[in-house]
Amino acid sequence: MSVSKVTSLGEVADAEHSAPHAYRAAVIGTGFMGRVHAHAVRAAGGEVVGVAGSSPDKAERFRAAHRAGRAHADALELLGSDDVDVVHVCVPNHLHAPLSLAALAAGKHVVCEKPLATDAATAREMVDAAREADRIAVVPFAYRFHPMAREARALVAAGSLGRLTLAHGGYLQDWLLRPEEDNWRVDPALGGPSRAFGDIGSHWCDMLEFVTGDRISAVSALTARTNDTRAGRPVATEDLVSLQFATAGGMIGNAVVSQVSPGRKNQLVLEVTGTEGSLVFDQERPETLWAGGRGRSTVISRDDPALSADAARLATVPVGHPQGYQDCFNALVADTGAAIAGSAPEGLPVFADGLRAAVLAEAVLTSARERRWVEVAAT
Ligand code: SOE
Repeated sequence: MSVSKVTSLGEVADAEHSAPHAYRAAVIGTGFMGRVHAHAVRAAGGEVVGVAGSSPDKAERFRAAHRAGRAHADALELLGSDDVDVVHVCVPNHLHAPLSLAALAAGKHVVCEKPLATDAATAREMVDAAREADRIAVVPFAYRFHPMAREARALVAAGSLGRLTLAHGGYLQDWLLRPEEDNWRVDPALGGPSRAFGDIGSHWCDMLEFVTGDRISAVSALTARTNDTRAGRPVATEDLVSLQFATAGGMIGNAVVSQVSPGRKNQLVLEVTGTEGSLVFDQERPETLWAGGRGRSTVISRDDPALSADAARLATVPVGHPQGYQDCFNALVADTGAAIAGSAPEGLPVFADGLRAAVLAEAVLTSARERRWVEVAAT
């Protein structure tokens, strides 16, 4: 008996007789994110038609190691190929706009790594180009795809926390702790003028606004760096951010962002407080969600029978088999495929969310530079 099913790419296929039509992806970039995207494309039932990198040799090594169809020395040649539907841009930040705009001009859908662009004006241009090309254009704020991040959002939307009053938390790492540790993100010409906030503070703010449905309306920020040089070169971008904010919906809050906190690896933590309840989402412990109440507090697991439908759909393996980072990307690509196939999956992060992050990054840098509160448009 054939069993039809809606595949992860939004195509209906007969489970016994045919695979879904391919999600034919080009991956541009052969580093860690290129590997994550390539795996997510295949996990979602698609194929990596080709790969391009910073050198022909890197592209060929990636092709061989990650089962890509072919290696291209020229990214523009690959993204313009007739057998490519979606271009995954996984290169340093300064190349996001030219490659995404070229892909959109070639009629391709785009998944472009965050930050979408190194400034808000360019991000806005990318949003406009995607709309004019009528293409699906996604930016991987992938932590939205942890099931318990969705459950947090559903609890807020259901009014379980009451009126939201406070949000706080932060995003802490230590991979740039030492002065000799350097990376293209440190160079504003490649990474953009904001590093710690642009790179990971953007994730925290996206999670805040995604979970609460609220919008930051004003920021007061301080930035700092622990090393004035890295690998012998002067550093112009921040290691640390301390951020206060107010929201359009009446919350106040703060967040700290660091890439130099010893022992903190990838700790994104959001706590939301309301008049009836609280919640804590910890990205390093994503299998559960703490739900606080005056009389009783609980830890919700992703196999809870009362879990929201949007959270449950992302729980793909039984509890006790932890889901993680790659699962988030797999779900993001699956939902991108569903969007391309014409359905509108809940919570897909699109270029407008990338523009939002760029607007917030500029407000944070302005506030820190001028030592004042900066109003932020709702975008
Ligand atoms: C480095 O800070 C990094 O890889 C970020 O670029 C990612 O967006 C984040 O998810 C993990 O850390």
